[in-house]
Amino acid sequence: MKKLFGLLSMVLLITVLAACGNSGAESSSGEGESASGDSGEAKTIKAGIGLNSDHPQYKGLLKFKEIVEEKTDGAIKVDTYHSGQLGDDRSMTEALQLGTQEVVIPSTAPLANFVPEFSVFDIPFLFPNEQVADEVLDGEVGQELLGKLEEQNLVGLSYWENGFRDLTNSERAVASIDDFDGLKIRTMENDLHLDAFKALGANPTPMAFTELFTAMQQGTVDGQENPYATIYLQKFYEVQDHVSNTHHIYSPFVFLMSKSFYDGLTEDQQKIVKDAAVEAGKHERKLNREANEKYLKQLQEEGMEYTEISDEARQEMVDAVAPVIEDYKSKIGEETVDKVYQAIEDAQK
Ligand code: KDG
Repeated sequence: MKKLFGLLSMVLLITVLAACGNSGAESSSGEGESASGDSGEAKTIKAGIGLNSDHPQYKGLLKFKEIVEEKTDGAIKVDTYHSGQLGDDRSMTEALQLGTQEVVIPSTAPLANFVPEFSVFDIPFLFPNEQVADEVLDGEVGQELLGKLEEQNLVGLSYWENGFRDLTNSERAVASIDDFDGLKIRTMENDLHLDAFKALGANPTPMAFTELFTAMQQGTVDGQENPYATIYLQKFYEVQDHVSNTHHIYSPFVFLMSKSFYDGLTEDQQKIVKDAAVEAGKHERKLNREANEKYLKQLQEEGMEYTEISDEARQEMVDAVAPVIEDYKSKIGEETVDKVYQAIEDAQK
Protein backbone atom coordinates (compact mmCIF):
# COMPACT_ATOMS: atom_id res chain seq x y z
CA MET A 1 0.00 0.00 0.00
CA LYS A 2 2.82 2.34 1.03
CA LYS A 3 4.64 1.49 -2.21
CA LEU A 4 1.54 2.24 -4.32
CA PHE A 5 1.05 5.58 -2.57
CA GLY A 6 4.72 6.48 -3.18
CA LEU A 7 4.38 5.63 -6.89
CA LEU A 8 1.21 7.67 -7.25
CA SER A 9 2.87 10.70 -5.58
CA MET A 10 5.80 10.42 -7.96
CA VAL A 11 3.51 10.33 -11.02
CA LEU A 12 1.61 13.36 -9.71
CA LEU A 13 4.82 15.30 -9.10
CA ILE A 14 6.14 14.59 -12.60
CA THR A 15 2.79 15.67 -14.14
CA VAL A 16 2.79 18.96 -12.20
CA LEU A 17 6.41 19.74 -13.11
CA ALA A 18 5.74 19.03 -16.78
CA ALA A 19 2.69 21.32 -16.74
CA CYS A 20 4.67 24.17 -15.12
CA GLY A 21 7.44 23.81 -17.69
CA ASN A 22 4.95 24.06 -20.54
CA SER A 23 3.11 27.12 -19.28
CA GLY A 24 6.43 28.90 -18.67
CA ALA A 25 7.49 28.37 -22.29
CA GLU A 26 4.16 29.52 -23.70
CA SER A 27 3.92 32.74 -21.76
CA SER A 28 7.61 33.63 -22.05
CA SER A 29 7.66 35.82 -25.19
CA GLY A 30 5.73 34.26 -27.96
CA GLU A 31 8.82 32.27 -28.98
CA GLY A 32 7.96 29.66 -31.55
CA GLU A 33 5.02 31.68 -32.90
CA SER A 34 4.28 31.40 -36.60
CA ALA A 35 4.62 34.56 -38.75
CA SER A 36 0.93 35.31 -38.33
CA GLY A 37 1.47 35.37 -34.55
CA ASP A 38 -0.65 32.28 -34.00
CA SER A 39 0.72 30.69 -30.86
CA GLY A 40 -2.66 29.17 -30.11
CA GLU A 41 -3.11 31.52 -27.16
CA ALA A 42 -5.05 34.73 -27.85
CA LYS A 43 -3.57 38.04 -26.72
CA THR A 44 -6.09 40.31 -25.05
CA ILE A 45 -6.35 44.09 -25.37
CA LYS A 46 -8.11 45.73 -22.45
CA ALA A 47 -9.39 49.03 -23.91
CA GLY A 48 -10.99 51.76 -21.80
CA ILE A 49 -12.53 55.18 -22.46
CA GLY A 50 -14.13 57.86 -20.28
CA LEU A 51 -17.29 58.52 -22.32
CA ASN A 52 -20.36 56.30 -22.30
CA SER A 53 -21.48 53.56 -24.68
CA ASP A 54 -23.76 55.91 -26.71
CA HIS A 55 -20.87 58.17 -27.68
CA PRO A 56 -19.20 57.88 -31.14
CA GLN A 57 -15.93 57.26 -29.26
CA TYR A 58 -17.27 53.92 -28.02
CA LYS A 59 -18.73 53.08 -31.44
CA GLY A 60 -15.28 53.73 -32.91
CA LEU A 61 -13.75 51.44 -30.32
CA LEU A 62 -16.19 48.68 -31.28
CA LYS A 63 -15.12 49.16 -34.90
CA PHE A 64 -11.48 48.75 -33.84
CA LYS A 65 -12.43 45.53 -32.02
CA GLU A 66 -14.28 44.19 -35.06
CA ILE A 67 -11.38 44.87 -37.45
CA VAL A 68 -8.65 43.52 -35.16
CA GLU A 69 -10.47 40.35 -34.16
CA GLU A 70 -11.39 39.62 -37.76
CA LYS A 71 -7.98 40.40 -39.30
CA THR A 72 -6.02 38.44 -36.67
CA ASP A 73 -8.46 35.55 -36.87
CA GLY A 74 -9.07 35.80 -33.14
CA ALA A 75 -5.35 35.81 -32.22
CA ILE A 76 -5.96 39.23 -30.65
CA LYS A 77 -9.10 39.74 -28.62
CA VAL A 78 -10.34 43.22 -27.63
CA ASP A 79 -12.29 43.75 -24.39
CA THR A 80 -13.94 47.19 -24.29
CA TYR A 81 -14.82 49.32 -21.26
CA HIS A 82 -16.64 52.70 -21.33
CA SER A 83 -17.80 55.34 -18.82
CA GLY A 84 -14.50 55.38 -16.94
CA GLN A 85 -15.02 51.80 -15.73
CA LEU A 86 -11.23 51.39 -15.78
CA GLY A 87 -10.49 54.91 -14.43
CA ASP A 88 -10.07 58.43 -15.79
CA ASP A 89 -7.90 59.46 -18.76
CA ARG A 90 -4.82 60.11 -16.63
CA SER A 91 -4.97 56.92 -14.53
CA MET A 92 -5.70 54.77 -17.60
CA THR A 93 -2.70 56.33 -19.38
CA GLU A 94 -0.55 55.45 -16.34
CA ALA A 95 -1.93 51.90 -16.48
CA LEU A 96 -0.67 51.68 -20.08
CA GLN A 97 2.78 52.75 -18.93
CA LEU A 98 2.72 50.04 -16.27
CA GLY A 99 1.47 47.46 -18.75
CA THR A 100 -1.71 46.66 -16.83
CA GLN A 101 -3.99 48.06 -19.58
CA GLU A 102 -3.39 48.05 -23.33
CA VAL A 103 -5.51 50.82 -24.91
CA VAL A 104 -6.98 54.18 -23.90
CA ILE A 105 -8.25 57.06 -26.08
CA PRO A 106 -7.81 60.26 -24.05
CA SER A 107 -8.16 63.88 -25.10
CA THR A 108 -4.79 65.44 -25.87
CA ALA A 109 -5.23 67.89 -22.93
CA PRO A 110 -4.40 65.46 -20.08
CA LEU A 111 -1.70 63.90 -22.30
CA ALA A 112 0.22 67.19 -22.07
CA ASN A 113 1.08 66.09 -18.51
CA PHE A 114 3.11 63.28 -20.13
CA VAL A 115 4.42 65.04 -23.26
CA PRO A 116 4.26 68.88 -22.88
CA GLU A 117 4.29 69.47 -26.65
CA PHE A 118 0.74 68.09 -26.86
CA SER A 119 -0.42 71.31 -25.23
CA VAL A 120 -0.08 72.95 -28.63
CA PHE A 121 -3.64 71.66 -29.25
CA ASP A 122 -4.81 73.44 -26.08
CA ILE A 123 -4.15 76.82 -27.66
CA PRO A 124 -7.59 78.44 -27.72
CA PHE A 125 -9.14 79.21 -31.13
CA LEU A 126 -6.33 77.30 -32.93
CA PHE A 127 -8.19 75.36 -35.62
CA PRO A 128 -10.76 77.11 -37.86
CA ASN A 129 -12.63 73.88 -38.67
CA GLU A 130 -12.47 70.06 -38.48
CA GLN A 131 -11.03 69.62 -41.98
CA VAL A 132 -7.98 71.72 -41.16
CA ALA A 133 -7.60 69.83 -37.88
CA ASP A 134 -7.62 66.51 -39.79
CA GLU A 135 -4.90 67.70 -42.17
CA VAL A 136 -2.64 68.94 -39.41
CA LEU A 137 -3.13 65.93 -37.13
CA ASP A 138 -2.77 63.33 -39.88
CA GLY A 139 0.09 65.30 -41.47
CA GLU A 140 3.77 65.57 -40.61
CA VAL A 141 3.66 67.57 -37.37
CA GLY A 142 0.76 65.56 -35.94
CA GLN A 143 2.57 62.30 -36.59
CA GLU A 144 5.83 63.72 -35.21
CA LEU A 145 4.02 64.46 -31.94
CA LEU A 146 2.69 60.89 -31.77
CA GLY A 147 6.32 59.74 -32.03
CA LYS A 148 7.21 61.65 -28.85
CA LEU A 149 4.93 59.36 -26.84
CA GLU A 150 7.44 56.50 -27.14
CA GLU A 151 9.71 58.15 -24.54
CA GLN A 152 6.77 57.75 -22.16
CA ASN A 153 6.32 54.04 -22.90
CA LEU A 154 3.28 54.80 -25.00
CA VAL A 155 2.50 54.29 -28.68
CA GLY A 156 0.21 56.80 -30.40
CA LEU A 157 -1.51 54.98 -33.25
CA SER A 158 -3.90 57.63 -34.58
CA TYR A 159 -5.96 60.72 -33.84
CA TRP A 160 -9.69 60.54 -33.34
CA GLU A 161 -12.04 63.43 -32.65
CA ASN A 162 -13.51 64.77 -29.44
CA GLY A 163 -14.32 68.07 -31.15
CA PHE A 164 -14.97 71.78 -30.65
CA ARG A 165 -15.73 72.53 -27.01
CA ASP A 166 -18.72 74.66 -25.98
CA LEU A 167 -19.61 76.14 -22.62
CA THR A 168 -22.55 75.12 -20.44
CA ASN A 169 -23.52 76.37 -16.98
CA SER A 170 -26.38 76.56 -14.53
CA GLU A 171 -26.06 80.25 -13.62
CA ARG A 172 -26.60 82.51 -16.63
CA ALA A 173 -26.63 82.87 -20.40
CA VAL A 174 -23.08 83.52 -21.61
CA ALA A 175 -23.01 85.89 -24.60
CA SER A 176 -19.78 87.79 -24.01
CA ILE A 177 -16.60 87.77 -21.96
CA ASP A 178 -18.29 89.74 -19.14
CA ASP A 179 -20.64 86.81 -18.54
CA PHE A 180 -17.72 84.54 -17.57
CA ASP A 181 -17.15 86.66 -14.46
CA GLY A 182 -16.64 84.38 -11.45
CA LEU A 183 -18.27 81.31 -13.05
CA LYS A 184 -16.95 78.13 -11.45
CA ILE A 185 -15.96 76.12 -14.50
CA ARG A 186 -14.58 72.58 -14.48
CA THR A 187 -11.69 72.21 -16.91
CA MET A 188 -9.69 69.18 -17.96
CA GLU A 189 -6.48 68.61 -16.01
CA ASN A 190 -4.35 70.95 -18.09
CA ASP A 191 -2.56 74.19 -17.09
CA LEU A 192 -3.19 76.04 -20.34
CA HIS A 193 -6.95 75.43 -20.08
CA LEU A 194 -6.86 76.64 -16.49
CA ASP A 195 -4.99 79.86 -17.32
CA ALA A 196 -7.12 80.57 -20.39
CA PHE A 197 -10.31 80.38 -18.32
CA LYS A 198 -8.77 82.63 -15.67
CA ALA A 199 -7.95 85.15 -18.42
CA LEU A 200 -11.61 85.06 -19.48
CA GLY A 201 -12.60 86.00 -15.92
CA ALA A 202 -13.90 82.59 -14.81
CA ASN A 203 -12.98 80.65 -11.69
CA PRO A 204 -11.75 77.33 -13.14
CA THR A 205 -11.18 74.00 -11.32
CA PRO A 206 -9.37 71.06 -12.94
CA MET A 207 -11.18 67.77 -12.46
CA ALA A 208 -11.31 64.28 -13.98
CA PHE A 209 -14.25 63.69 -16.30
CA THR A 210 -15.47 60.81 -14.10
CA GLU A 211 -16.23 63.29 -11.27
CA LEU A 212 -17.87 65.96 -13.42
CA PHE A 213 -21.57 65.04 -13.41
CA THR A 214 -21.74 64.81 -9.62
CA ALA A 215 -19.79 68.06 -9.25
CA MET A 216 -22.37 69.88 -11.41
CA GLN A 217 -25.27 68.17 -9.65
CA GLN A 218 -23.97 69.16 -6.23
CA GLY A 219 -23.07 72.70 -7.33
CA THR A 220 -19.32 72.27 -6.67
CA VAL A 221 -18.97 73.80 -10.14
CA ASP A 222 -21.42 75.97 -12.10
CA GLY A 223 -20.43 74.68 -15.49
CA GLN A 224 -18.13 72.86 -17.84
CA GLU A 225 -17.13 72.78 -21.50
CA ASN A 226 -17.39 69.88 -23.93
CA PRO A 227 -18.66 69.21 -27.46
CA TYR A 228 -22.46 69.00 -27.94
CA ALA A 229 -22.29 65.22 -28.44
CA THR A 230 -20.85 64.75 -24.95
CA ILE A 231 -23.18 67.32 -23.38
CA TYR A 232 -26.19 65.50 -24.82
CA LEU A 233 -25.12 61.86 -24.54
CA GLN A 234 -23.85 62.25 -20.96
CA LYS A 235 -27.18 63.96 -20.10
CA PHE A 236 -25.53 67.13 -18.80
CA TYR A 237 -28.79 68.95 -19.71
CA GLU A 238 -30.26 67.42 -16.54
CA VAL A 239 -27.96 69.62 -14.42
CA GLN A 240 -27.14 72.54 -16.76
CA ASP A 241 -29.47 75.27 -18.10
CA HIS A 242 -27.38 77.32 -20.53
CA VAL A 243 -25.24 76.47 -23.54
CA SER A 244 -23.18 78.85 -25.75
CA ASN A 245 -21.29 78.06 -28.96
CA THR A 246 -17.95 79.29 -27.60
CA HIS A 247 -16.08 76.74 -29.77
CA HIS A 248 -13.00 77.86 -27.84
CA ILE A 249 -10.84 74.74 -28.22
CA TYR A 250 -10.78 71.80 -30.62
CA SER A 251 -9.95 68.61 -28.68
CA PRO A 252 -8.39 65.71 -30.55
CA PHE A 253 -8.39 62.23 -29.04
CA VAL A 254 -5.26 60.09 -29.29
CA PHE A 255 -5.56 56.34 -29.71
CA LEU A 256 -2.87 55.08 -27.30
CA MET A 257 -1.43 51.62 -26.89
CA SER A 258 0.89 50.35 -24.17
CA LYS A 259 4.42 50.21 -25.64
CA SER A 260 5.29 46.94 -23.90
CA PHE A 261 2.20 45.31 -25.43
CA TYR A 262 2.84 46.77 -28.90
CA ASP A 263 6.49 45.68 -28.82
CA GLY A 264 5.35 42.14 -28.00
CA LEU A 265 3.24 41.90 -31.17
CA THR A 266 4.53 40.42 -34.42
CA GLU A 267 5.15 42.88 -37.27
CA ASP A 268 1.95 41.71 -38.99
CA GLN A 269 -0.05 42.28 -35.84
CA GLN A 270 1.49 45.74 -35.32
CA LYS A 271 0.35 46.70 -38.82
CA ILE A 272 -3.13 45.34 -38.18
CA VAL A 273 -3.62 47.32 -34.94
CA LYS A 274 -2.16 50.49 -36.48
CA ASP A 275 -4.38 50.28 -39.58
CA ALA A 276 -7.41 49.41 -37.46
CA ALA A 277 -6.82 52.44 -35.19
CA VAL A 278 -6.69 54.69 -38.29
CA GLU A 279 -9.72 53.08 -39.96
CA ALA A 280 -11.85 53.08 -36.80
CA GLY A 281 -10.79 56.71 -36.25
CA LYS A 282 -12.20 57.73 -39.64
CA HIS A 283 -15.47 56.05 -38.70
CA GLU A 284 -15.51 57.79 -35.31
CA ARG A 285 -14.81 61.24 -36.82
CA LYS A 286 -17.72 60.81 -39.23
CA LEU A 287 -20.17 59.70 -36.51
CA ASN A 288 -18.96 62.46 -34.20
CA ARG A 289 -19.54 65.19 -36.78
CA GLU A 290 -23.05 63.93 -37.46
CA ALA A 291 -23.70 63.82 -33.70
CA ASN A 292 -22.41 67.33 -33.03
CA GLU A 293 -24.62 68.68 -35.80
CA LYS A 294 -27.81 67.16 -34.46
CA TYR A 295 -27.38 67.39 -30.70
CA LEU A 296 -27.46 71.18 -30.26
CA LYS A 297 -31.10 71.12 -31.38
CA GLN A 298 -31.88 68.25 -29.04
CA LEU A 299 -30.25 70.05 -26.11
CA GLN A 300 -32.69 72.91 -26.70
CA GLU A 301 -35.56 70.43 -26.88
CA GLU A 302 -34.44 69.16 -23.48
CA GLY A 303 -34.88 72.71 -22.17
CA MET A 304 -31.41 74.26 -22.38
CA GLU A 305 -31.23 77.90 -23.37
CA TYR A 306 -28.88 78.43 -26.32
CA THR A 307 -26.86 81.63 -26.69
CA GLU A 308 -25.01 82.45 -29.87
CA ILE A 309 -21.60 84.09 -29.52
CA SER A 310 -21.27 86.99 -31.99
CA ASP A 311 -18.08 87.52 -34.01
CA GLU A 312 -17.24 90.62 -31.94
CA ALA A 313 -17.79 88.78 -28.66
CA ARG A 314 -15.58 85.92 -29.82
CA GLN A 315 -12.86 88.38 -30.87
CA GLU A 316 -12.86 89.82 -27.32
CA MET A 317 -12.25 86.29 -26.02
CA VAL A 318 -9.45 85.76 -28.54
CA ASP A 319 -7.82 89.03 -27.38
CA ALA A 320 -8.18 88.12 -23.70
CA VAL A 321 -6.38 84.78 -24.05
CA ALA A 322 -3.62 86.10 -26.38
CA PRO A 323 -1.15 86.88 -23.52
CA VAL A 324 -1.67 83.37 -22.10
CA ILE A 325 -0.80 81.84 -25.47
CA GLU A 326 2.32 84.03 -25.69
CA ASP A 327 3.34 82.85 -22.22
CA TYR A 328 2.89 79.17 -23.10
CA LYS A 329 4.79 79.19 -26.40
CA SER A 330 8.13 78.48 -24.71
CA LYS A 331 6.59 75.92 -22.32
CA ILE A 332 5.09 73.98 -25.23
CA GLY A 333 8.21 74.44 -27.38
CA GLU A 334 8.48 77.27 -29.93
CA GLU A 335 9.38 74.83 -32.71
CA THR A 336 6.25 72.74 -32.25
CA VAL A 337 4.02 75.82 -32.02
CA ASP A 338 5.53 77.32 -35.20
CA LYS A 339 5.19 74.03 -37.09
CA VAL A 340 1.53 73.69 -36.13
CA TYR A 341 0.73 77.30 -37.11
CA GLN A 342 2.53 76.72 -40.44
CA ALA A 343 0.62 73.46 -41.05
CA ILE A 344 -2.68 75.26 -40.35
CA GLU A 345 -1.76 77.95 -42.87
CA ASP A 346 -0.75 75.34 -45.47
CA ALA A 347 -3.99 73.39 -44.94
CA GLN A 348 -6.01 76.49 -45.80
CA LYS A 349 -4.22 77.24 -49.09
O1 KDG B 1 -13.00 59.25 -23.07
C1 KDG B 1 -12.59 60.57 -23.14
C2 KDG B 1 -13.02 61.35 -21.94
O2 KDG B 1 -12.46 60.71 -20.83
C3 KDG B 1 -12.56 62.79 -21.90
O3 KDG B 1 -11.43 63.01 -22.67
C4 KDG B 1 -13.69 63.70 -22.27
O4 KDG B 1 -13.27 65.85 -23.11
C5 KDG B 1 -13.38 65.15 -22.14
C6 KDG B 1 -13.29 65.79 -20.80
O5 KDG B 1 -13.88 66.85 -20.67
O6 KDG B 1 -12.66 65.27 -19.88
